[in-house]
Amino acid sequence: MVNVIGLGYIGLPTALMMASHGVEVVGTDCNKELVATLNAGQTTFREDGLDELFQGAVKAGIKFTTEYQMTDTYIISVPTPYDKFSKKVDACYVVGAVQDVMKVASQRATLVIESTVSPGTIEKFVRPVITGANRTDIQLVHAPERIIPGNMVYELLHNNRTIGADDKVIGKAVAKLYASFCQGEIVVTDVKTAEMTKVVENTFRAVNIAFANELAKICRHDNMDVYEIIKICNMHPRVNILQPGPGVGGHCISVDPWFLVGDYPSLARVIDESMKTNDGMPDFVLNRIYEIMKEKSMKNISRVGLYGLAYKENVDDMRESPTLQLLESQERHLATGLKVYDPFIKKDVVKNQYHSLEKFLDAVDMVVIMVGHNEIKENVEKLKDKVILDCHNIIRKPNVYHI
Ligand code: SAJ
Repeated sequence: MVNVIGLGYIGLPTALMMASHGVEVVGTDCNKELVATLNAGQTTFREDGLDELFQGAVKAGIKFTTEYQMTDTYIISVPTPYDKFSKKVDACYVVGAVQDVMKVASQRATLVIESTVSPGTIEKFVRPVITGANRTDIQLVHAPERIIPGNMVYELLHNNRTIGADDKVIGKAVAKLYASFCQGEIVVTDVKTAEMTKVVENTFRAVNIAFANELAKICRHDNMDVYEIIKICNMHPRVNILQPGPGVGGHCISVDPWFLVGDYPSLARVIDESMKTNDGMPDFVLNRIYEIMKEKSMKNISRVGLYGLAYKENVDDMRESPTLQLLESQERHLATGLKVYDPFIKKDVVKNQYHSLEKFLDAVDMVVIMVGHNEIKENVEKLKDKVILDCHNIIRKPNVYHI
């Protein structure tokens, strides 16, 4: 039986996928409310195909509990935030989960860490817990996840995976467990290599997004069309530039690269600058709003509305969202009043939040497209009387502003 610890954005789909493919699974989470919701037959976030996967897993017998199980295989998928001052990974949740597992794990149990950690974290923080508990029989494995929110179910089935293990035989056994559902190639390597590959993949994307954001700033400065330029450049066989945007959110691309800056401050220079560039984008958008208001002789910021609160299109995840960053920045400057709307965010989370597109549009003269949800793409017509700042290049019309 596999005990999946942590039933969030990664742990839940992984547990459901295994259960749906014939593996006996118990999911454990310390959040009682979350476990109660799952036991009541509901998923805890929105993702294409997740509800169907959930139904299949329930039929196959998956269980959800707050208790750690006595078994031979654990998958730990708890959050790994970074310390905002040192930039280093904060392994407290992983360490806490491993401590609890040590109390119940069977002899020679396999402990798979799925959470993203910086290279050396498992050696530095996890192994001492195991040796400290006199459990050197435990087999340590790192199996970082690569699925992208918005396409999780497909990617869980099809992505290639990396398994890092002390012992190749154990690594191959864990690869076989994941192969119960994963149709991609599964590479077995050592723990530190697996840790590094995961962080490097997200860093690669962060640096490339920063490059696109920097191009947007250069082009804005001299009134060039960054989207046209990127489009033409990408016709070159060896150029593939990403898209500029209002900032980088989510719990991965905006977090993981900081681990390398924290651990290698004098070496990770490009990464450090890239992260600062991305983190500066919400402020850049705020300045654009003020510039456009001036140009349009708009005086009242409360007639400006931000479309989108999620960190990216068609998801309901707001972690590190550029819109939240922009609102925080506005509050720091003691200016408030921006209106906000997101079709995926049903609860009230910020001031001046709307829950209907029509009411939101009635309340504003200027719309800032912070997130390119399908809803806004399908309702562009409804913006025809508004001043528009489109941060995602959805509307290509001469009177529409871009970043
Ligand atoms: N973004 C841009 N421009 C782009 C692409 C993205 O500004 O051209 C922004 C998005 O709007 C968003 C942020 O970047 O705010 C991150 O979104 P994303 O879609 O690039 O990635 P995530 O964070 O949803 O998922 C990433 C993925 N990593 C890579 O593609 C290397 C995913 O495969 C990982 O599993 C996930 O991080 C994770 O959990 O680590």
